[in-house]
Amino acid sequence: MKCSKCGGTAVINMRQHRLRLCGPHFVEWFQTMVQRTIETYRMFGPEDRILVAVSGGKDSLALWDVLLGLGYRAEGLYIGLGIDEGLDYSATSLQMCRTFVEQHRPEAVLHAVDLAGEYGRSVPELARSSRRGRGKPCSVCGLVKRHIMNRFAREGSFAAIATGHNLDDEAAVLMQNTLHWQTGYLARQAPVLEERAGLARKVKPLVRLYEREPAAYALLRGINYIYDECPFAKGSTTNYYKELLNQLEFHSPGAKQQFYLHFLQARDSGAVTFVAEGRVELHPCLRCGQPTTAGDLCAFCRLWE
Ligand code: Q46
Ligand code: ZN
Ligand code: ZN
Repeated sequence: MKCSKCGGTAVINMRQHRLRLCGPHFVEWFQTMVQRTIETYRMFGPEDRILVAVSGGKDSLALWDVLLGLGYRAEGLYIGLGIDEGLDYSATSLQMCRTFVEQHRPEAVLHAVDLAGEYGRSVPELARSSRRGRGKPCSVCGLVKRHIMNRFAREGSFAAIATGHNLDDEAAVLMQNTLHWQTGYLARQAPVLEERAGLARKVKPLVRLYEREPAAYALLRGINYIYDECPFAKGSTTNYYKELLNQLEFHSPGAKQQFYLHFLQARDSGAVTFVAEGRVELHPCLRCGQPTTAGDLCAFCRLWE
């Protein structure tokens, strides 16, 4: 298999782009793809301070590395969720972030927030103690991460929060939303979520890359990341939809990409319209001041009741 650019030995074959690349050309291509995505969706500019949500996984570390390499002012935020489950999951993932900084980007700033240390309970403990979490740590976990990221981004005056969501993540969510005709979600799902009423701007610069590409990038750049998935991710609906989409992709290269990117084009050009349910007003939570649609306290503050 030969590199489409230099004729050297290719290390990756991206059938959806009809492109085979050697290591150096793939790294270059990956960086260009991220830069183009940032520009196409007007995510942020060269002077903006960006908060990258890092988990120790391939996507977020690849994203952070690329942004720093492209010269962006990107700081990392790691949230210690206290997930152990016999695997030392959270401790290992924090270590991966620290090792990344030491070995690859010693000038980079890594912020770490420890949920149990700062707020008193870990995600598994919260899932056991709160009604919301009953048996489903992911629901509590998502809420906690959104709250802390938002707080940190607002307090630190960051221009945006960047997350490592890739095309496979977004296509799986899109499939789920489409199969359930969740028009409200279909109206909102986007590579950029604009800032509004106390909610920081959110961007997803890896949204045009297949899941295997950040993994290949990390490997080629010698970035170590946590290979294990979070123990609570096993059997998740998202993983099920990802498998379905990969079967489709196997028989029809480019299917995942078309499904997601054509959806964005069709919606954003007005060819199809999804009407979001009446826009719910946001008001500040009485305890933490973050925006909420609920009563006096936001869902995060109610977790600790
Ligand atoms: S970290 Fe948290 Fe995920 Fe683990 S508990 Fe679920 S949501 S699976 S991205
Ligand atoms: Zn090459
Ligand atoms: Zn609150």
